[in-house]
Amino acid sequence: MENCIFCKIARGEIPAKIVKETDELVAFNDLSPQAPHHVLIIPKQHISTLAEINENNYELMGKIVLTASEIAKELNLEGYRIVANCNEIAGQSVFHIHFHLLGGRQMHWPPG
Ligand code: DGP
Repeated sequence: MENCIFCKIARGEIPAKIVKETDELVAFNDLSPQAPHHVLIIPKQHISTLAEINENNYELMGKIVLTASEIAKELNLEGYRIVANCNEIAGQSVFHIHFHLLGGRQMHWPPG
């Protein structure tokens, strides 16, 4: 999508610290890290929110989780959290599906 910031990162039009990239996905460091390790994993295909997942694109979500787990291993994370905020009420601010991989510090539950 033309003006989507994460599509621009996926196309290499704006800089990001890329951690991993495949034909379908890109993982890069979050600009505003909430933990010592904070990586965003996105599909290159523009999908706005988790509410748009359907039978044609759900496999991408599994690939994102697999990629998150591979990155966590590469970072030697003892434990980690994967978060996907769906819609503004849940804290989504960028409307291109992304999974946050957070690790490197003690986490607490429930989140705010
Ligand atoms: P969310 O609130 O769940 O939609 O998370 C959006 C995240 O995206 C937030 O943690 C900050 C990050 N972010 C926003 N703009 C950019 C950017 O231009 N580059 C990078 N690397 N991260 C960004």
